[in-house]
Amino acid sequence: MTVQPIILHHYPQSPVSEKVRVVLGMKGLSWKSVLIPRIPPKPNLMALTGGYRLTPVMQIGADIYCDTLCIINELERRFPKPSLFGGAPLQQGIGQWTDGPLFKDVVTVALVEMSPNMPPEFLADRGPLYFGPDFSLDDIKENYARCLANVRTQFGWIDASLGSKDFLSGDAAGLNDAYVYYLVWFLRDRLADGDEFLSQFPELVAWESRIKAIGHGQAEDLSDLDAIKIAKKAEPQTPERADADDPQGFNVGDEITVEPNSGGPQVAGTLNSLSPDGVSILREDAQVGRVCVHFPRLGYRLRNG
Ligand SMILES: N[C@@H](CCC(=O)N[C@@H](CS)C(=O)NCC(=O)O)C(=O)O
Repeated sequence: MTVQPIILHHYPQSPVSEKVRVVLGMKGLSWKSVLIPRIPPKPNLMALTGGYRLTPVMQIGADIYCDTLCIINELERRFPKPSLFGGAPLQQGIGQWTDGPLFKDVVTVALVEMSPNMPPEFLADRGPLYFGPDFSLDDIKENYARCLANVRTQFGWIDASLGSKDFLSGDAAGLNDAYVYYLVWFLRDRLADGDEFLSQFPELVAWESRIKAIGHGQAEDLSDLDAIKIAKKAEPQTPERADADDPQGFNVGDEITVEPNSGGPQVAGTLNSLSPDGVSILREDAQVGRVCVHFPRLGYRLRNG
């Protein structure tokens, strides 16, 4: 059987992708890098995902993984060594904090900082995506100082948690480090006085260099069209899995749609596997053939299609 490469669809400036690139580095993996547009349209990505538009997306053959929660769980399942999940499962809660309230504070600061040089179409896309349909730049400008103060409080927690430890996850880098690092990376890059702001957190800055030194594994470029050819030639490898205790009563074979809670195009397909952590659906597409698209359960809405 062909060994399918890990393919990451992403763009270099994407902080959420940096979370996955760092995980690929921590696991020492080789992977293919497909660069996608920063704003829609993204037709060659959507052909694979069925409409999911966020970044990054991971592809392994004809299995397509949406959202970093799902991507990182799958990387850990397929490549368990070194494990990044050494701690208690509750460390997933760290990701809910960093992707939730901390992300919101950081993205507010970042968008305001970037706004003088931001192309209008980028702001028109990202504003409503992160702040809802009533987004206005003036509103987030008003929140800038409060959000920066929030970041200072929360980065202070990280700094104090590191103390004399090398990594948030203990002796070796792990999930907690990936969950937190990408936002430090994001802020350092987007904040005009990033170096000065971060210098308040000496342990965090030393840790940041340690994570950076781990790198991203070995990446090789791949075109989006070649990624599509790989999907078309492959068959999904995900077995059917039912969940008799599913609180929403979904069953394998149901026609359903899946979409992020935050909104976004619904992806339609036939339910293939379900668990408390994830859902996958099968779909057919003329360009990519039969693919299995995977999502986390948390943060996504399932409906009968
Ligand atoms: N919950 C998602 C969030 C992904 C996300 O918001 N990614 C940003 C990029 S850093 C995005 O999709 N921006 C819009 C885009 O790339 O079109 C995940 O963890 O993967």
